[in-house]
Amino acid sequence: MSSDKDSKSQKGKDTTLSGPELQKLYRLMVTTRALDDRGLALQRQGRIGFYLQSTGQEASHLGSAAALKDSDWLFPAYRQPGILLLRQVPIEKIICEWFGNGGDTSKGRQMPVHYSFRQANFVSISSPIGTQLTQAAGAGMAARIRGDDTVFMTYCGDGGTSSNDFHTGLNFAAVYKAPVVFVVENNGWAISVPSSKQTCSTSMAIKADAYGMPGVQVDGNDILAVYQASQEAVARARRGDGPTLIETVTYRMASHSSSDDAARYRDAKEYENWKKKDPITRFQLYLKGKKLWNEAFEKDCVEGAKAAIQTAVNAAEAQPNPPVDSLFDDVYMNLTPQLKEQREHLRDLVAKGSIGADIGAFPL
Ligand SMILES: Cc1ncc(C[n+]2csc(CCOP(=O)(O)OP(=O)(O)O)c2C)c(N)n1
Ligand SMILES: [Mg+2]
Repeated sequence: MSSDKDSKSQKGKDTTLSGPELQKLYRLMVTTRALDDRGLALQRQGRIGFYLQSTGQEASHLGSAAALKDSDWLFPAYRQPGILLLRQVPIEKIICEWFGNGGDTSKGRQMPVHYSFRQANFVSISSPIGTQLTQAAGAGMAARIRGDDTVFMTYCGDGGTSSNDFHTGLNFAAVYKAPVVFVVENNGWAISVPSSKQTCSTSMAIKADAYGMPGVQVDGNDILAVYQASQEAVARARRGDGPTLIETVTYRMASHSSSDDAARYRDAKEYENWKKKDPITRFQLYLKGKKLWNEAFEKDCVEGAKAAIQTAVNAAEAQPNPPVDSLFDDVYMNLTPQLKEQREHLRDLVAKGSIGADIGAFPL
């Protein structure tokens, strides 16, 4: 892959993906969107405490992660939920995380949408911007030392490129030829800061030059363009030639999170223009042209997603909160004597009824 110094967008061409594989990607995009709609609705209904949408960025994260093998690892930011579906994490497990209940992998200790799924090689999402970039670089360096051919894909936003960890992660990965693919999802905004105020560089992709790695800018709403660029970067990493930076140019169609109102700082016309480039509609048109999409297929995707999500919401919401003494789990392999004493004291309080047996719901 050549460094794209002129920041011209690479356009997607036909890929080696079969018809059923293309349809699977489409179904994943539709399911991701439906999950997002449901997440925000549950937050607005007061049933979960927080939600953060990825609407408009489905092509960017699904197209890139689809280029990996299941044995490869992901160090995500917080706007790539479709990858969990791609890696077959049960929807109920995803939704249990929103509730922070007993079925949640993190036992209610993380904010909603900060997933962690070891079985999917999906590393815990951190709230501090950019930390995953250095983690991925380190994991990549370790794999190279071990001599295995695992690839590590990590994500950040346009705002993430201004973090200290962006510099450290890219520099270490390049110097040590770590098998890492850095995906910068440039969605135009970092909360209320536009990309134009984030950097004086002519693109995010061009920053790769300074680190001595290839940088490519792709149309992030074109799933096939993202897939192709990612395939090349993954192949390069796997054969030991080091990291690549991919900038996916996309748009955050929703507000930053359920705690934000983009209408207060963003021109509605900008949204309307990007809505016309909705990645799902674009892929739908492509599939239609290939006779891989029709109304019946659409209905099956949409209705199937809604039904699976409804079943998962019902099952997740019925789960109890984590038991209160789970607070002592997972930090030490063997509890210290002091912590054992504290746990016994807590159990006594529960037995006397002076404290509830569970942790309680995530604060709204
Ligand atoms: C180190 C750090 N600084 C600031 C924040 C507050 N913060 C949370 S999200 C965000 C914006 C990030 O924007 P971007 O990287 O473009 O990602 P996007 O939300 O657009 O996906 C900021 C500043 C944080 N979480 N961590
Ligand atoms: Mg952004």
